[in-house]
Amino acid sequence: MDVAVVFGSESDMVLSEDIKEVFGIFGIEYEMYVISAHRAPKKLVELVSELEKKRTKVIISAAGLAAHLPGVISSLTSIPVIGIPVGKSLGGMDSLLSIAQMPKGVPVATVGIDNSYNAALMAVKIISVHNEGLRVKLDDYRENRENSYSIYPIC
Ligand code: RP5
Repeated sequence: MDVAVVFGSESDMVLSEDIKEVFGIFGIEYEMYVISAHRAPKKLVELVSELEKKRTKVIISAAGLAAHLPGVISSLTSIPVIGIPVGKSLGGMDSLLSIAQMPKGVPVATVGIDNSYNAALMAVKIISVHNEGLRVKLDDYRENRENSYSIYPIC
C-alpha cells in the first residue's frame, strides 16, 4: 500500500477531504484509520506493525491538542511519517509545536496547521523518488499551476 493516514480522533477527519483529492489526482492507494496514541496505545503499536507488513511507503498522521500521535508512530517504525497539526485549540500552536519539536533521532516531517493538502502532496513526492510516472505527473501538476496565472491585468 502507498500511504496510511492515521487520525487521532474522528473529529480530525474534517481534514480527510483534501487528502482524498490529492490522492485522487495522482492515483495513490491509501487507507485511513482513527487511533489515539493516548486512548489506545496498544492498538497503535499493533497498527504500525500491520502497516509494516503491508509495505506501506509513507504514513500521514493528524492530531490536535497534545499531539503525540505522529511522533509515537515515528518512534515505532522506519516508514517516513508526515505530521499534520490540527487546529483544535490555541490556534493549533499546541499541536504544531508538539509535532514539530521532536527529539533528535525521531523525525516527523511537519506541515502547516490543518494543511492536509500539503501533507498528501509531500507523500506523493516521497513516493515519486522511485516512480518515474508519478514524477512526470508531479511535473505536469506544477506546470498547470504555473499556467493558471497570467502576467496580463485581470481587470
Ligand atoms: C487529539 O485530541 C486528537 O487528535 C484530537 O485532535 C483531539 C481531540 O480529540 P476528541 O476529544 O475530539 O476525540 O488526540
